[in-house]
Amino acid sequence: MSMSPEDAVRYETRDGVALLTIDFPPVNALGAPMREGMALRLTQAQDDPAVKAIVVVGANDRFVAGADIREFGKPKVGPELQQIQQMLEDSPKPVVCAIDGHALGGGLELALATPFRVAASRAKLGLPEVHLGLLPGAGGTQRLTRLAGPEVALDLILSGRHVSAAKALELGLVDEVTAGPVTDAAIAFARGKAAEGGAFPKLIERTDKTRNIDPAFFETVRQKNAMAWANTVAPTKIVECIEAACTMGPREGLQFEREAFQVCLEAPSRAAQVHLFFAERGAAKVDGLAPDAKPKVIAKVGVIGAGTMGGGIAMSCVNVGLPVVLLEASQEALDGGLAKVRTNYDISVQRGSRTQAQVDKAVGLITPTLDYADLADCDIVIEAVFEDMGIKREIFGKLDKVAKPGAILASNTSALSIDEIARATTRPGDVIGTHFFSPANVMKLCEVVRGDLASDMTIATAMAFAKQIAKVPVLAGNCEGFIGNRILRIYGTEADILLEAGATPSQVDGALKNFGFPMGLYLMRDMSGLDVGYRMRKARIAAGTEDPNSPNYLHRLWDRIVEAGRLGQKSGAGYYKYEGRNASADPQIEAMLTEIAEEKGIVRQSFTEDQIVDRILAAMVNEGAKILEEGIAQRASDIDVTYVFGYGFPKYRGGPMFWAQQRGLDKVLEIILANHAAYGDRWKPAPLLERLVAQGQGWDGTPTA
Ligand code: 3H9
Repeated sequence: MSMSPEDAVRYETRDGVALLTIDFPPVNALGAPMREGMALRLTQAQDDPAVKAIVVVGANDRFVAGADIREFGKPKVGPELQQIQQMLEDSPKPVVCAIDGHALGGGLELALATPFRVAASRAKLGLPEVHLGLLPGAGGTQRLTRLAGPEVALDLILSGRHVSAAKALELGLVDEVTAGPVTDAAIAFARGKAAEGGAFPKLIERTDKTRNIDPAFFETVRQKNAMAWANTVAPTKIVECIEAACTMGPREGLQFEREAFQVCLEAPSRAAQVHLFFAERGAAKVDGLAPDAKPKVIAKVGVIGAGTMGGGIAMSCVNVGLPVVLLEASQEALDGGLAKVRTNYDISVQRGSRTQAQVDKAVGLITPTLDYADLADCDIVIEAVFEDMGIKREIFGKLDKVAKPGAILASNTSALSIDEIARATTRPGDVIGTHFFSPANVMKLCEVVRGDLASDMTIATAMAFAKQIAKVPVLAGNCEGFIGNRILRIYGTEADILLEAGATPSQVDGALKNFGFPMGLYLMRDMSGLDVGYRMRKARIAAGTEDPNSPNYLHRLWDRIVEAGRLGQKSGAGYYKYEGRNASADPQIEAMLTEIAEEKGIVRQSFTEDQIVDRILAAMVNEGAKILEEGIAQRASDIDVTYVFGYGFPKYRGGPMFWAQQRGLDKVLEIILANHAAYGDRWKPAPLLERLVAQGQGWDGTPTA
């Protein structure tokens, strides 16, 4: 149901001050009713002779979260934001924005068009449009540059980060910060300005911070980032707009920004990033849970295993103030794990991303122990030891004896059956998978793996807990590899087949890098080390579960690389040869590939980058469609979130399933069918994909035409 403009912006007067309260749930975005309401109420305030000043405030302790993202790509309705800004800027009565909660994007731009701003000390301000593939399109690039200079504008707009009220005051974004009720402070401020009278400041007319800027400054920024920005539009346009603020007059600058905004709006990267914005929020929701399955409160966490994963998980918890009991099997392992945690924090202090005081507080929240009894009062315990079902079952058996009733028992397994682990306890309904990604203190994804036995309450709590520790949760069903690693296996297989068929590691990696992955597959393997996978394979061969002489055995190259003593970056050679960290292609690898092709009777051919990317991505999408149909993922967009936040899939492509839909599901099916004809069963098209193409529908069943 749409809201009336009168309700979207309420009006009252307090002793000569008009109070305009924006009340447009959930986040006071600048939707059409809100813009109409602002126009209406501003006129009302100007027309009222008893009103001497105007204060604009957001309801529910939040200012304005920016443009209504749901309106992008739809026909425009109601007044434009720029018209409201003009009314604010030209107001003969002083206008003050009272900022609490967030003033983001168009919300901050609205505030920058008013002459004065007062912020609550807990408020956050920012121009995060870049995360949506956009730039601030309502004067943000122009007014912020004129207010704070091009360096600050570039920093804030390109990073999209939020700044605190204190920082905003230092930069001049706000005129006053208050620890008390912001509306009262803003009213008092407005009264003072009304009493002073005179002309009120217009940021758009300032030139003191934009005069005499060397054009080389902007050129350097562009050159430094040329590679990283190659596939996106917004960052380059942001630099152009900030430069325009330094070289053009107010009207021209605003027009320049408007046109640049339109270019971004129409770019595929914008659609992809807006898709991800909603996909991330959608992924946190679980369909079909019992209505009374409310998340339990998590106030204390246990982590079993102080290795790389366990240490990273513990850091994620203490970073948000949650105390952690960290358990290891030996004092030596415990000391080593804690030392690694401290080293990680030292690096963040050196980089300036944390203060020593913050780090001391975080480390102080970790209680190391060797005794399971110390886990007794934890609300959730996460096991993060190596992948061995026997050991995990033993740990869960012990946990069952000490954990308090109702505690969530979670496993960080990336491969093993969560139901089998759950059966080692007398309370399988409380057991769940929480699959973190390495380094766990950095990577945002947490696959919450729901076994058949997990209760709704356990699922709801694990999802909420992941959000609590600032992760992006995605619910996955219990199958080999869950969502992410199941697709990764297909992706790796297809890349290995391409190598045998004629490509080289640097060609495959180059194609993936140019597509936007931060790192190619083979560089990644080299970085992780090749010996562990090799040893696991040899064990499978010894056990008779893998046959190295089968035509389907794709690891001859990997095996030969390891057998030649090349263990990856750490030994100076793997798929590449290394000088320090610098990798270069190695003719020895090509020779090995030629040899393997001869043994297998394969005639090597050449591939273009597009062929490589199409083949790898189509295989991923086909597997994604199977995962979706089996109910392992709740929605196609959950697979996108998994790949972007856990596997480095470029954000501006929206994830593999979104990429497929942008490309056309019919086109992707054509690639799959051609490969099916050429290579047989592993390319069998997912029935869901065939059905959607036949019915002309997208992943969510809506018509694609
Ligand atoms: C812009 O401003 C362009 C201008 O420069 C140019 C104009 C001409 N619109 O995140 P949450 C929904 S671009 C519509 O879970 P939190 C969200 O989908 C915009 N809906 O809450 C969710 O819906 P649901 C620049 C929005 O408290 C619900 O609100 N601004 C918008 O954790 C709650 O969201 C931004 O990029 C929106 N703008 O965090 C800010 N924002 O319940 C984007 C949220 O159905 N927003 N929703 O799932 C945020 O960063 C966070 O939402 C915020 C609150 C920090 C505000």
